[in-house]
Amino acid sequence: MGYVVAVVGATGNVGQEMLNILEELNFPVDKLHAIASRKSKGVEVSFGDRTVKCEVLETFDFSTVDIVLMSAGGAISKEWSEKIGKSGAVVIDNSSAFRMDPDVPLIVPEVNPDDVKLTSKKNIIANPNCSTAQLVVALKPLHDAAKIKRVVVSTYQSVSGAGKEGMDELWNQTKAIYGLGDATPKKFPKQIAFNVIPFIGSFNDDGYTDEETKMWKETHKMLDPAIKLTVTCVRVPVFVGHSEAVTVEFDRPISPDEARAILRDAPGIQVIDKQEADGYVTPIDAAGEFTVYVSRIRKDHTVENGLSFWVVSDNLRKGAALNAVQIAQLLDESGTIQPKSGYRSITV
Ligand code: 11C
Repeated sequence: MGYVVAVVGATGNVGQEMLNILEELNFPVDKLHAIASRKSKGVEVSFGDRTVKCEVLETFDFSTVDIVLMSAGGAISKEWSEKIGKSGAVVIDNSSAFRMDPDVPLIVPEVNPDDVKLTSKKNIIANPNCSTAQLVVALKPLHDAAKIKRVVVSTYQSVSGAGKEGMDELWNQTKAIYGLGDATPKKFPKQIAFNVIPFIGSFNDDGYTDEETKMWKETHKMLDPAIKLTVTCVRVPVFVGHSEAVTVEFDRPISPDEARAILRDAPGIQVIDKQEADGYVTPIDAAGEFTVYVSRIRKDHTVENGLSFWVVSDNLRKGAALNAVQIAQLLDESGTIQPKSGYRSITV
């Protein structure tokens, strides 16, 4: 017997990947509801080899649902997640709305799976920001081997992190620059085609952006509050796949070879690290994949126990939809939830 699963935000970039990944991972779904806004009522989305018609969030009855994968933005999540949680379904929320709530676990299954036991407090589990998810997958096994004191990260984030509108803007500006339309920035504050923008989200009073703040706060919550992080987040003209240049200072010497061996044994990671063209991973290589790739592992000669490396992953997958479905698997495998009794339909 499987679960009744609802995907809220089913027509969005992440919602569509959630549908794909539920199928790709053979998550036990007995009944799938695709939920969207009123304007998408009746729109068909693909779920495996079937199509499912979107139902409307405001009028949907969640009482028979076991798991809600929510990717409809922070405002919708703030309005709906607690209500849905109280109705008995577990909400796995991809927005930032509840990540810092002490009664809501923030989980990357490779990093802090035991926090799933906190689910019952609100029946909500938060999915981290995409740029944090791939970072902590790479940091966790290293931190277990040699305590991390400080991390310096610069991100190279794809436009799909800003949703379909971000992807459309890169596509349309690229064409416009060759004379086919209007290149005026709308979604991003500056031209993104053939450019990079050192700003994601909104500015805080201290000069950092909220995207940068999320990366250290979420790392503290999931991995270790003692790790110091300084972050610069940059939008780049790439459709899918976030990249990160990471420098880590440890409390003991750790060689590039030792780090490679640790990371090769770690869950969710593939080390591709040779000094040749196919010896490092780019976002195009990572798009559509589940893995967090680590390349360019080398000694940082400027500090006593430092390493620098390059981390790339599909931001719509490990950064969002894959992590959410892995959390659903964790709920199932840990026995934290079970299908609501009596539900035996196998229709979709
Ligand atoms: C981006 N990381 O690339 C952002 C998108 O807190 O879930 C996700 C924001 C979030 O624009």
